[in-house]
Amino acid sequence: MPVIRHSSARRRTALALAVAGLAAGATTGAGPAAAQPKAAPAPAAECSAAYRIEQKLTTGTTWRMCWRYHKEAGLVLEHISYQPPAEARPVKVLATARLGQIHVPYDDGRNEYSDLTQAGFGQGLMDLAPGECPGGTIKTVRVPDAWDPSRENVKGLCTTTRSRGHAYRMQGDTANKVFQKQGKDLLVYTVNQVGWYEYITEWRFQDDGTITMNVGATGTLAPEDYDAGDGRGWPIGKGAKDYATSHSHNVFWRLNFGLDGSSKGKVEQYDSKVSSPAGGRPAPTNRTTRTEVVRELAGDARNMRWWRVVSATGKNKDGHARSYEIVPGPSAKYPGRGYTKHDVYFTEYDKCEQFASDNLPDCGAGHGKSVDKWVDGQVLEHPVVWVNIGFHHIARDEDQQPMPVHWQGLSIAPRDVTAMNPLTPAELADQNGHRE
Ligand SMILES: [Cu+2]
Repeated sequence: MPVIRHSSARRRTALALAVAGLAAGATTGAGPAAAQPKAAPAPAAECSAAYRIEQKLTTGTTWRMCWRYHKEAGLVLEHISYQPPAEARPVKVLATARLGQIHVPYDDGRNEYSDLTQAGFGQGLMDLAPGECPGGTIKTVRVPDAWDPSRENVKGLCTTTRSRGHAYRMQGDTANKVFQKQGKDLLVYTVNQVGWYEYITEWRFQDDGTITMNVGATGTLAPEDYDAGDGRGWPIGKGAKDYATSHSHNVFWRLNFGLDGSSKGKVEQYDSKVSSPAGGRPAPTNRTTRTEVVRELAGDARNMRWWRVVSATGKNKDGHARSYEIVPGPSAKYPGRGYTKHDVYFTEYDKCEQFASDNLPDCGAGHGKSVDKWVDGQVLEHPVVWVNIGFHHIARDEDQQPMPVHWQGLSIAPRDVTAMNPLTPAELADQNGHRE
């Protein structure tokens, strides 16, 4: 972010503070996250109560985690565990999860920003109005090394629940018996302002064990970007005027898995190949192959390709290794930089490797500054997963005003974490595997 946009961010921050003052009467009181009963096995005290998020959803699944706030990366979630109704104890999923960068290159080649490390993403944490955390709890966040001392404590972290629609539906043996469940999610989110944009960083913890992470860009288009005179923009004023310069938002997530409490994990890639009918078969065939990703990898999404991280230690009650599958959302991959050329990077854990581009810590001479440089042949024992989801933003008239949220992100979905559907009703609990 150039200096000019920095100053606009600061100006707007003061405004936001005034608005927040009006909402200051809103308490961080009883929402579902606070009100829910403290159920049986107490989680390990990995953090103090103020930094703990624990939510038992109405469908019986409990999510537990700790949160903290990083001055550049913003919200960091740690020690994330999942306990579906039939599990006696929490299953650890992630040791750490957070954003790894938001890279914003403009189509005219004149500007390129690393929003987390250069543009004050973490510093731009916004106060939330009570109405934007419906039914939930807004926690106060201390922003480390706050540039603006009056903005050190921000009512900026919402935890709440939301209905998801059908978790499943199945017609029973008789016409009047329908097994159906309406899914419920825990949502955890912050809003961070960068220049004229506001990014919603949303984490959705589903009662079926899926974690969906999205960044939503909203706020307003930067007025100084209305200058695309070289055919690289879209007119958003009246007639052939006010061409907003097109740009990309390449968002990285950094996921440090800790399945079953162990940092040791394996990565697998699956590919399927469909062939024409042959050998007297009436239909095409499909062969799926597994490739063990033994060493660090810069991976590219492809039709019928997927990856999973497999626990080296934990098994479910069927004796199958627990794993989480990576399910990227739609992505417009930006080939302009080495670190944006690939959809996913699996790197061996190195605590110095913190940001997908413009890595801030000094990791010593010759240590690359971006994630693509860290893929250098190391054996994966403790894999860190970096997922790159790009959005090419060609503005449209509807982007004024305010700009509607445009979302981008991914899910990680449990694969063999439980032996059956984690929300299986008691009547169907014996239906595991073949049945007559
Ligand atoms: Cu944009």
